[in-house]
Amino acid sequence: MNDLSACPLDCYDACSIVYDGVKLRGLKKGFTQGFLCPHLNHYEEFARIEKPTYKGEDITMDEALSHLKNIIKKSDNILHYRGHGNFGLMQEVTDYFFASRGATLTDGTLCDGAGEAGIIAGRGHNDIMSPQQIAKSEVIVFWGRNPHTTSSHLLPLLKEKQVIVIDPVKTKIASQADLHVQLKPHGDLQFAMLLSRFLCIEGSVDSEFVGRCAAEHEDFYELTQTIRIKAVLEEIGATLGDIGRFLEIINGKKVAIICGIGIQKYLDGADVMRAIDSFAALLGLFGKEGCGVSYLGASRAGIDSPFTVKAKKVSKVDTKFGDFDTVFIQGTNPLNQMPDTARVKAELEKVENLIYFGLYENQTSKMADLVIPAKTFLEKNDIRSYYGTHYMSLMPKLKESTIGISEYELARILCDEFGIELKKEDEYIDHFKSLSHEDEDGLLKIKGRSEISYEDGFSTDDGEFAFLDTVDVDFNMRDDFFLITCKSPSSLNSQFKIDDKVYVNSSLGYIEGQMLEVVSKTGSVTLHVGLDNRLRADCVLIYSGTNGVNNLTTCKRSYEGNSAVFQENKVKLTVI
Ligand SMILES: Nc1nc2c(c(=O)[nH]1)N[C@H]1C(S)=C(S)[C@@H](COP(=O)(O)OP(=O)(O)OC[C@H]3O[C@@H](n4cnc5c(=O)[nH]c(N)nc54)[C@H](O)[C@@H]3O)O[C@H]1N2
Ligand SMILES: Nc1nc2c(c(=O)[nH]1)N[C@H]1C(S)=C(S)[C@@H](COP(=O)(O)OP(=O)(O)OC[C@H]3O[C@@H](n4cnc5c(=O)[nH]c(N)nc54)[C@H](O)[C@@H]3O)O[C@H]1N2
Ligand code: SF4
Ligand SMILES: [Mo]
Repeated sequence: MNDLSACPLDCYDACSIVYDGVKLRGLKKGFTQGFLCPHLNHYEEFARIEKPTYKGEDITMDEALSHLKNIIKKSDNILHYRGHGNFGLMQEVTDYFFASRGATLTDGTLCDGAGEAGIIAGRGHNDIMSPQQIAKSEVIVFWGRNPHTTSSHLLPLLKEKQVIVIDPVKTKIASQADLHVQLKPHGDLQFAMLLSRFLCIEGSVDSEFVGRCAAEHEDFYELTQTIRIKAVLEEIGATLGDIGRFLEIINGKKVAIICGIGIQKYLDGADVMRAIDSFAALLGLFGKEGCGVSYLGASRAGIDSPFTVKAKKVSKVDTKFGDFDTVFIQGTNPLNQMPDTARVKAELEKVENLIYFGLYENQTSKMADLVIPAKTFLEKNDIRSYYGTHYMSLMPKLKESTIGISEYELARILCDEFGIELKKEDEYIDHFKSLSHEDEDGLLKIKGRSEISYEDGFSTDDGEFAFLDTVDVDFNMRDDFFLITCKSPSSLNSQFKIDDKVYVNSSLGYIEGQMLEVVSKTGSVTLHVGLDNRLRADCVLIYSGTNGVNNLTTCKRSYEGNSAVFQENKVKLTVI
């Protein structure tokens, strides 16, 4: 028997999966194109938490649930902190229980919020560009996005297209590109301003488009003139040649600019995104076939949740866990993935009842008083949407297991105990499914999303594109090293195979395997050196998930978007 499901992970690609009871395979038709990435190819090989524990002792699931009920009964101050370890919409059923019980939930994001805030400021709402549209473009610009690692299903679409990459790392796509601008990290805002300035000088602005819906373009051109060309190019590590070649490649072409989160891991990340968007508006890339600026973050567009209950919220970025007597952590590993680990640890230590509900043992589960294993996506019913496509996928239960409990079942037991009404699981899944319709391949396309992004215009107050109107660049581009902390090919953040090195360019003279202490304003971490000449000499790279990487990062929130800013702190290196 071959059953259909979908990858549950936090990923752009939305893979449809065929499961024969033994192996997971990618669906041949549609965007999955018959292949999965290493996480799913080896999914069932990774050790998971099999038994609940209380204060380090194995207990039964019934005992775990009665501990949980007792804790909730006695607590008057509960925080429900949920991440996206599993992207299924049914994961949110616990929000419903906790909010109904008066608990606090979270807002903000550890991921993409700064960039999204920039998009909303310029365009009013965030519309993703579908892979079908990306396929129709002639030039693709990967701007702070690493497709071989994080969106490999886009790669087959690149055939016969020209590719430009803006990335401080010579990623695989950069080494194959027609142009790679190996910019300094955080140089993007100024680079986009200079591209815009030269585009105006060249007379290549799309005058029909700006005349119709981007009236402030002349003010923006004036703003770009405040950027000193020579000094800024030197400061950001680019050349006039890069600008010329970039504009030459895109001239008169259908261009898709595909942005990742790499550009916005800074306090002013929203402005960086908005500068790139402003350049795209001058080019008239919105509302046209095969053109656009794609980002993430819009996975919920057109999907209303039956689980939403009004609740107090605290930010996910700098959460004061110590303000709560009970913290219920689900689908996330804050002790590894939140910024400023020492602060997170000190806060979690103050919590009387720390509960972890997840699949894998990790830094957070080890610290928890009560650990409740979850079921994998193969063992429960769910449905999901994505931030890279306009589709939804059903994830039906395909396998029995005695391990763990599903989110719905946990919420059902808690709702029963505390007299909160909950509908049947199927009713919720049917609700989500009803927000889509089947396309010609039988895939579930979300209703109401435009095929060509912004074909119905922008949703800003006046319907015009709102250009970036001030530039306040206040970042030290010279001293110390830039910290790049991006995604590893072998892990999904802190799940699966975790990296353990600090990568540097060999020209710095360090030796492979030697121990280096990496120090920032916030903290330090000691790791083995890995030599990596894909890096600029002024950058060090430590992958997301690496133990201790977030000792280095600040818990400040981005100016706009309530988002973490993992690359705001610069670092120093010392041999130990
Ligand atoms: N294998 C794998 N896939 C994943 C994940 C994973 O952990 N592993 N995580 C998933 C998640 S949660 C997300 S949000 C997505 C994110 O996926 P991406 O958007 O691809 O994000 P990153 O890998 O963080 O960064 C992308 C690129 O930005 C570059 N970069 C860093 N700083 C800058 C900068 O200042 N300017 C520019 N121009 N580039 C910069 C990095 O060198 C990197 O090549 O991936 C998802 N997919
Ligand atoms: N230094 C640095 N830090 C980062 C980033 C970075 O690039 N660099 N990236 C940031 C980004 S973009 C993101 S999105 C966050 C991600 O950070 P997290 O949300 O913490 O992501 P993961 O590390 O993947 O942890 C997911 C957890 O979900 C649990 N899980 C998986 N499936 C299920 C399930 O079905 N049910 C339940 N209950 N649990 C499940 C697993 O046990 C796993 O521990 O990290 C952020 N932190
Ligand atoms: S590429 Fe993304 S969606 Fe596809 S199997 Fe891997 S993690 Fe899942
Ligand atoms: Mo993310």
